[in-house]
Amino acid sequence: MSRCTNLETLTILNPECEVAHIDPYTKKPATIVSNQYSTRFNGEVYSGIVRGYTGSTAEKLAEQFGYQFQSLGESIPVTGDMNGDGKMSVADAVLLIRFIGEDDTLNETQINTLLHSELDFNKDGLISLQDVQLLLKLLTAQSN
Ligand SMILES: [Ca+2]
Ligand SMILES: [Ca+2]
Repeated sequence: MSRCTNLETLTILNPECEVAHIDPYTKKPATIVSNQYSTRFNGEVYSGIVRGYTGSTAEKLAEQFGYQFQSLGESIPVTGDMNGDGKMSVADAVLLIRFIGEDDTLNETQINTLLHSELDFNKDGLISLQDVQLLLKLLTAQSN
């Protein structure tokens, strides 16, 4: 995101979102987001608001760069947690596959937990294998 002049708020939902602060080539703080060019700093700056969960990297980022921070609250929902153990793992992908495949060996607790999870990952209104693919993709990204 660079020089988006209408960008006023930046919401980072992933509490553990990694933000590269240092440009590996110039060894200077990399501009990850900006909405204007500052002649004073001879670079791009962001003057908007950063929104995120309390204690998240978004908050640290805002603090470090002096951005205005707006908290979304204390609770940090775990994306892709289908079995309610508080973390995203392959077990969640398996559970989602079983749910999509209408596996009738799933017990009531499992189904209830699933229904309270964010099953529609890609927000297309359907719970499908595309959501499983996205979950697996997130898992791969997480383990790297
Ligand atoms: Ca889980
Ligand atoms: Ca979907």
